[in-house]
Amino acid sequence: MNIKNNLILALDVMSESEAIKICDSIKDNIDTIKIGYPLALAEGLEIINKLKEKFDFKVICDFKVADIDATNSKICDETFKAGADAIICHGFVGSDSVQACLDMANKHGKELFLLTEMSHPGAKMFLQKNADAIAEMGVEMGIKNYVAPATRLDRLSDIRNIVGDESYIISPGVGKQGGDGKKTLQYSNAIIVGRSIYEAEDPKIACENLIKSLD
Ligand code: NUP
Repeated sequence: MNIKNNLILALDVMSESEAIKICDSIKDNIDTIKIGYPLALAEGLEIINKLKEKFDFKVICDFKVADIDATNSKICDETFKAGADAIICHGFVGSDSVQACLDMANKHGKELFLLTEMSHPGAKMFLQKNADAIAEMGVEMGIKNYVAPATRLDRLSDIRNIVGDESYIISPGVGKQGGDGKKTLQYSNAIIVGRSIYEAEDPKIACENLIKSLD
């Protein structure tokens, strides 16, 4: 993926009107948005194409797909049919489940991102212990895109070492969760930022200041 300013907006707002307002203010600086359950559940999957048509964004659907293979296939199929350019899946469910997502992404000519370790404190309880193995599984499966945390640079660096420089890593956790954008980009290809942009008094200025800080 080629992501403008190496910055993805996590658009976790709860209505179409709010989404449009934020997108309108950041559209000159951002060309890729991440839509997760909050907005998709509030407005339906149609929100993907509505925003794509209005702003010409690339859309990554953060549905953290984590079911058995047959169900994962259906979830991914619907999401790509609704216009998503990429989908994020969990790795802890194992290679058969992830393979189903990869097959569906390939069928649609779209991208799959494999989530390795998450950015929040709770990720240390269970996920961190297996995150290296999840990344290794991804490499064995030929997966090119990964999600890894901006909040733990040592772990992000470990995951980069496993997936190699040719892989594409996107990282959430910059801003509100404490991660630093510039430092994160030493290891990641792009950062994912939500609240510190869409909750800012002026999202456009917040976005511009963030981009300046990445230089
Ligand atoms: O490990 C993860 N951490 C994380 O925050 C994986 C994610 N997909 N996210 C998502 O990134 C989270 O659901 C939210 O949409 C975004 C971070 O938003 P914010 O903390 O910048 O507001």
